[in-house]
Amino acid sequence: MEEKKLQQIVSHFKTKGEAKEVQPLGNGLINDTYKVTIAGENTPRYVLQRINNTVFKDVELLQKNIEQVTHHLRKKLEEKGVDDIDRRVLSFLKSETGKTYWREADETYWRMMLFIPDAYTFETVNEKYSHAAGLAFGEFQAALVDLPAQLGETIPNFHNMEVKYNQLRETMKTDPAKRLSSVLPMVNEIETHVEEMCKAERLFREGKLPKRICHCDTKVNNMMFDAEGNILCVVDLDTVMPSFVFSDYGDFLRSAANLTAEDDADLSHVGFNMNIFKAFTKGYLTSAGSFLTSIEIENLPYAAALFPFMQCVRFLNDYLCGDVYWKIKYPEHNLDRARNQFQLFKSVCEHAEEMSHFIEECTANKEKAS
Ligand code: GN1
Ligand code: MG
Repeated sequence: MEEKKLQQIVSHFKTKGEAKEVQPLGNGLINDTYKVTIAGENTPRYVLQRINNTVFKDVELLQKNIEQVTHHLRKKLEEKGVDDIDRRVLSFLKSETGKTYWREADETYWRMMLFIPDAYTFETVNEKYSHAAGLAFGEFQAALVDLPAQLGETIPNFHNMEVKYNQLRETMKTDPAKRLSSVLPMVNEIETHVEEMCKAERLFREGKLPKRICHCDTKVNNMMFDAEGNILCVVDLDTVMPSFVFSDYGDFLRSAANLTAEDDADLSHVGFNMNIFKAFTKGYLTSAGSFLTSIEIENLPYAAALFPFMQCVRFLNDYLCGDVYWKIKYPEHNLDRARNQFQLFKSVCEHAEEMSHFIEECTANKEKAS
């Protein structure tokens, strides 16, 4: 989009000065993100984002959720006496309407937040960073356990495996992009695991599994680190909503413990890195251990398998729909992503026992220590 136009959009927000420069930032697959530089010296920088309102249909609800979450997190940081709060939680700007978003005449929606300087995101992480990420996501969930407000689902049934599978079945009925025949063997293989992967919804119906406020997009690049490798904050809060804790645990491992990128078409590169699993799990159980139930804990290996499986179904569905959801770089991109995720799922399953043993050891050590 033209820079002039973007500058005009910025002018509707309460920034400290006029936008001098608006340049693309990051590589999210859903929203479009820009960095905004303000004229003058020592002025704050900002992030401008176009909210994808095809994906997030209720922008009012979306921003209300985010405001509630960021206020709550900010309050907790203040109580703890943390001094660099603006680096530890996102701060959204109000627009001239008093809301934290702006609607353009062309029905596009925009929001702005403070840019956090000297912060880094990564597409891959080592064990040290994974341990820090485990601690951070566990802390994030723990900090929101007492959120007074009820949050809405910004994408209804976002991580509901039953619903995601039914969506795939529905797409298959009409085969809108005429791509089904080429993926039938894969669909057949997926089907042999569906029942086992819909366990979370069954446990929920039986009243055995709670929903908690989760981040729901704990992809490794949704975390900001400082120059020393300490976690500053968790970003990309669009999907913060009630879900099973499996969402945050499983989605981090899906992205961080894969030996390659989620769209690597060479399946021989795909595999599950148990060292990343161990580091992350240790961190997560340390900070989330206080509120997790035994059913949640014993199903963490299931969560590690569920997320590549669900992502495979989601990518495949988008491929069959004709690539309407994720940005793609070439025609088979979503298919390559789906195959990659299915391969990862199989690799995770091979480590099921080892994962369970490790988790048992961690929890036993914790009991001994307390
Ligand atoms: C999307 O927005 P981004 O790129 O962080 C998606 C996640 C997927 C991920 C796969 C709202 O995340 O659920 O796991 O792509 N977010 C939404 O790369 O669908
Ligand atoms: Mg992101």
